[in-house]
Amino acid sequence: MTTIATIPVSSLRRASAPSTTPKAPLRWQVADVATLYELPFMDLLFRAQQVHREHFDANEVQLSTLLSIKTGGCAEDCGYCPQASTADSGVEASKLMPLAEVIEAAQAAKDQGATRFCMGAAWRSPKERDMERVTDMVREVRALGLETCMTLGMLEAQQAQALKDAGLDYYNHNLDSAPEFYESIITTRTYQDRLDTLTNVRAAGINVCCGGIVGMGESRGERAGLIAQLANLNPYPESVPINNLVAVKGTPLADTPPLDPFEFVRTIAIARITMPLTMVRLSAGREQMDEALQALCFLAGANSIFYGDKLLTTSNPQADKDRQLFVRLGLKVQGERPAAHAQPCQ
Ligand code: SAM
Ligand code: DTB
Ligand code: SF4
Repeated sequence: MTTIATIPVSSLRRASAPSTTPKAPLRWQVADVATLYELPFMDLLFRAQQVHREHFDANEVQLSTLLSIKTGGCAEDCGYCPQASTADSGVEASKLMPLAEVIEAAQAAKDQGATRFCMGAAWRSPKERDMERVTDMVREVRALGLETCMTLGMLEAQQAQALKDAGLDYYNHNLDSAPEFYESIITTRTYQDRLDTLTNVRAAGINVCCGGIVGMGESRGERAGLIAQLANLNPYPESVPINNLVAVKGTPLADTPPLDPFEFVRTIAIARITMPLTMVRLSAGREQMDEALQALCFLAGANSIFYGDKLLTTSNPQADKDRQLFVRLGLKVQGERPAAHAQPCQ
């Protein structure tokens, strides 16, 4: 089995503790990522645009639509998540969705222009009895001509293989934060558990979708620690979702002060610079952003979004509002012929 090389957790202590030198050479030291955060904003964005344009059409965006196939009642204690059974968020627990409903939702997503369909379950990990249904979902969604993505929690090697055999294109499993911040947010599974799942997904030959959340009260150094972990995965993920915390009432993080929006843009830019070929996805929190801020995120190198009125349990911008934004910015949607030119100012 391939081992994913990351910064040893022991070398990533808070600033007050002495740091040790990592044994293996790493592509990105935390200190180097932290230096990027210190750049003047305009210089950072210029650099991110240069990297972005070397590898992508800077005027193109990829659309993924999310569906919660099993909502709420989750036994994990992730402090940000409205689906944790410990949260008093009002999210009602549901059973695993019937196959026919998933196919219907996937067809609707395709009709709206999505090219990837991501199915998420509020599980610690899938049970054996669920594997047949979820692999059927992969087969059927793929048969519609959509790329498939799933996020079901931790996976054993044979579960990853079963998903691969069904044709799964991407598996989403986030590191969420820097290792040293992680334990203040989640106690029911470890950072190493997450790395092990990523190793299993990679070994099965599934594309890795792995990112994190910012705005949870972490320091800038800890944001640099998250990006360094992602960028040092070997190879780094094909897709990196950057979520801005959606502070949901009833979760432990409900009262977290919002992150400076420019710090969010910086994080996108640094993800682009450190992982030049990845799809950087502007993920949760877009509904709370105005359009100028979203445009800055695209300028910083984001080239994918979640598209559709809902994420898993929280809302996302309406699809027609996104379409208007694409037209205003002259953004093409991946897989579609350009529909319109940028609109003149009114
Ligand atoms: N249960 C599975 C797991 O945790 O791996 C899959 C679903 S889980 C909801 C997927 C990801 O959504 C989390 O890892 C986290 O990064 C993100 N997420 C959940 N709640 C969020 C929130 N309130 N704000 C931003 N991102 C959130
Ligand atoms: C990811 O990184 N963000 C998405 C997807 N992967 C599964 C989920 C965001 C969830 C936001 C909170 C909610 O809607 O429940
Ligand atoms: Fe459960 Fe996933 Fe939410 Fe954690 S993030 S509580 S594992 S649904």
